[in-house]
Amino acid sequence: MKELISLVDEKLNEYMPVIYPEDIFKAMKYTLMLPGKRLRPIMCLETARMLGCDIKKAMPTACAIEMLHCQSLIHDDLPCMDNDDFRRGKPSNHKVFGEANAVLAGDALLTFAPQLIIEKSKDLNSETILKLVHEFTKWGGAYALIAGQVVDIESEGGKYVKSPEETLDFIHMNKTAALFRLAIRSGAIVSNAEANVLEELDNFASKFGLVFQIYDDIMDEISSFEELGKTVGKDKNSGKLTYVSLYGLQEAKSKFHSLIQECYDIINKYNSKIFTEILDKLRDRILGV
Ligand code: GRG
Repeated sequence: MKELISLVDEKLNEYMPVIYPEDIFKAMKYTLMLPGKRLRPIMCLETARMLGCDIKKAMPTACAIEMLHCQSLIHDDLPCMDNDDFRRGKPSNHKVFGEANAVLAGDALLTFAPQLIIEKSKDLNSETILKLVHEFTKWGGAYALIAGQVVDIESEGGKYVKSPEETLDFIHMNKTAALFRLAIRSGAIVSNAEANVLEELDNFASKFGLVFQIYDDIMDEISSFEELGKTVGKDKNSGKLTYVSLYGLQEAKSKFHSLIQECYDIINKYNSKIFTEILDKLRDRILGV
């Protein structure tokens, strides 16, 4: 896992040279190069590896997905959204570069990412590249990631069109699971996976996305700034709809445990040390809470 993280870090740095006007590239690279967990690129690469593909082929897409994720973090932290002063243990992008540059840095990451897939995926044919860019725009756009964020914002203060349970599922399937689905589906597409394998791994990614969000909600309640690198207890204070606020801590935990077991049941068939390590880390942190 550590080696994969270093490899991704190295590639992210290499793919984005800082040129004139430096301010925008510095702002883009600031959040991008802070120590994130790199879960999405790692899951993309590991999916490719376990399906018998050279991970080099998936590297531009894996890095592009991390850029999209970073864009969403930069914009999420803005005063007009979640208004958070810290991210990945450091001041948020807009705190360092100002709001205008943070908005632009997010926009620039979002547009640079598909450019990277197209320009750097030299080992892939154009049909595969087209599929990857299609997946990228689909999961990153208004039918997934942005939809999740919009409903998340709307739901603050109890404004629901659907029931709270349905609203919560919608938010997390779109705001969180969408990028895990993008990562794993992309790894499978690069590997020319059979349709049934793609479907099974996509199902794993959806479940993982929910598990991860329940984990995130629980951590917001029980963890510290030092561990998370961002402000804790914000969800509660802003009246956000979360697994913990809707179901309570114990019920959120029991949902977490049953869903993570379903994740193990699927991924165990693929014999992946990396996926097992990721699941173990989440499970062990919540155990005993
Ligand atoms: C795509 C134009 C466009 C806009 C994006 C702002 C926004 C719309 C969406 C916000 C999505 C968001 C912040 C979801 C939270 C998901 C989540 C649990 C993030 C934390 O992920 P980690 O823990 O973070 O993997 P690190 O820092 O480790 O990478």
